[in-house]
Amino acid sequence: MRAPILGALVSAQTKSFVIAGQVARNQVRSTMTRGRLITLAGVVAVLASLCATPSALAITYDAGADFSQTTNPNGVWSFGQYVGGTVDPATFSAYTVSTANFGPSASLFLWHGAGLDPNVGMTTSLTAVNDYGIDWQPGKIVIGPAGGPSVVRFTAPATGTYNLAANFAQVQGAPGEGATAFIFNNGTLLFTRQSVLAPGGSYFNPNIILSAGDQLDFGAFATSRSTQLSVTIGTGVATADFNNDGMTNLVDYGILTSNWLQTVPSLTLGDMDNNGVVNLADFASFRQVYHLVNGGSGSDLPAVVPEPSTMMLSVAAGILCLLWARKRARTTV
Ligand SMILES: [Ca+2]
Ligand SMILES: [Ca+2]
Repeated sequence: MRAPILGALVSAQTKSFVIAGQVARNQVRSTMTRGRLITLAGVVAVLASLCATPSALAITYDAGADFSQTTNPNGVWSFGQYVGGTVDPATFSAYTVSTANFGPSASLFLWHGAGLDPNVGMTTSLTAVNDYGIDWQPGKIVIGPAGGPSVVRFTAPATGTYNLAANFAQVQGAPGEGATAFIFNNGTLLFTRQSVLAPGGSYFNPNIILSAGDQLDFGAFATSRSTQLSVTIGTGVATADFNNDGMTNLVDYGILTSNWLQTVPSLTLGDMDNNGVVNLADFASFRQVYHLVNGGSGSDLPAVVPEPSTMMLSVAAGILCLLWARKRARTTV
């Protein structure tokens, strides 16, 4: 009989909050027994553990945040190249050499092979720098594909369901000069696109099954122009919980629409595909996740996101209707 138990828990939790307030105000009343305190504390602890369990199990691997200047591979991430100049995941070889404090800014850290190119690197500066005509953003990996495909590889630590959000953006050269980005899953091509200037090209998959040891490769080739890579891989099915309340619902949808076409921190406030902009691709991804998490067809979600101008017209129309109704009411009394 779950309902009475839950009711009792809620009731007990309410009592505990009331008692906690009394403790703060009155410094523990003598009428309160130790046994009652322990019982209520236990109930609160059980409720807290029930709420914390799902998020505690989820792990998110972030290639930028996990980027290491000391080890390669570093956990699930490896930085390397396809040897021989062709796009062949079977030829992957991890970089063995690193160079620190490099470039005019003396802030670049590069993993590379015998030569400086190709490479995978990042600035250690806390602010953006522009070295060699490349836009180096703090915390963002830059793939240098001169001389052959350069790759960031994820090796699945365990068999299970994962979610994936990756974004490639050209950060060097004129529009159209960018390298061709790719994603392979165990040698099978998942995504390819010639990088465009930021916000670039994205790949989002809320529900991908991987076996332990499976390899996802994120790389770029074809030109020497550098490409920024943002990629996170989480365990479990993706969520779209922008307000961190443990649910993916219409409140989160409201957050997405309120940030429509805005620049936001990656993977927050409606950004689903790691490019830091909230747009139609995020709306499509949100619908996908909403269905996965809540089931059904998602018929309670609008089919399309209203354009900001449409929303403003709707608000204006509403105000006019209200004013007209008030005027009509006054004239008919
Ligand atoms: Ca939420
Ligand atoms: Ca986005």
